[in-house]
Amino acid sequence: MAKSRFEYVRTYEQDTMLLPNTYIVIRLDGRGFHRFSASYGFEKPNDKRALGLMNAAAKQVMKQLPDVAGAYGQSDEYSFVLSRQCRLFDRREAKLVSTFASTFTAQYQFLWPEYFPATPLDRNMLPSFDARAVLYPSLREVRDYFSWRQADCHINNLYNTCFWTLVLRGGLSEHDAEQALMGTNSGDKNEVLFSRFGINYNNEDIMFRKGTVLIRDVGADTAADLGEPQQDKSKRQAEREEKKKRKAEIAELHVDVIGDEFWTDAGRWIS
Ligand code: DGT
Ligand code: MG
Ligand code: MG
Ligand code: MG
Ligand code: MG
Repeated sequence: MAKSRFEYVRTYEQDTMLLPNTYIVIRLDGRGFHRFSASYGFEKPNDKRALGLMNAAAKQVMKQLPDVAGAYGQSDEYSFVLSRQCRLFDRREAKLVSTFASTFTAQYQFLWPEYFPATPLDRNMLPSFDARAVLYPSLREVRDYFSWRQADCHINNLYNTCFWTLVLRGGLSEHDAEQALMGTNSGDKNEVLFSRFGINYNNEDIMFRKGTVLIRDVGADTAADLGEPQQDKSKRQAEREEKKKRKAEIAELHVDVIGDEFWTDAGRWIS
């Protein structure tokens, strides 16, 4: 391509390259979903259709971006983990976060009618998602990141379950429910649910309590290969692995990620 005299403006572009050899976590979050969920009549405190749609959109993102090793989702957010060796877009931050946000948003909108067939999207109230990238130096921090998001899911869900049970079944106003829960710990909230409504919180839908983990199950032998540094691989080998990753099943789990068990076999999906 011939260079014009205007070409110099390109030198003003600044790329932030994400540090090599670090895990990349890209977290997306729905913009203004407090209003969005109210406007489409999401069930309170949890709407199975809405969470199913989030999971379906995230799975499509993983299918299209084979560098994603796994993901965790709850409420209006999804976090995608890329392995340390990931070289996608030369690790350019802007390219990564904008591609994830737009791919996810496109999938969410495309899949919407499957999950909300009776409620078409209104062009003045379309869903969109923001995105950020965070780097973690070791699996320890990645683990703690998953734990952090799952603890957030648990705290919010226990509160919301209590709050909406007090309002919808207990007949309290939203203001009175808020007052009733002020200063309560999680034991108190479990007690409110059990003694006043006969609800055992532990029997609530596990997807609501734990959120959703998606992992690309590549199988043990492939996972070991995938752990090798990218520069030591031949082009053909890298292509074979990419194909394997694309074809691998994506498993949807609703499990505890805070304890050790989930991580004992982590090498199978993250490297
Ligand atoms: P943001 O993220 O700063 O643009 O603002 P929001 O409004 O998205 O706030 P955020 O992300 O902190 O909280 C998520 C909101 O989405 C929260 O108000 C509850 C709502 N939401 C998420 N999932 C469900 C659901 O399944 N049912 C209902 N009723 N609401 C939900
Ligand atoms: Mg949000
Ligand atoms: Mg927010
Ligand atoms: Mg959120
Ligand atoms: Mg281009």
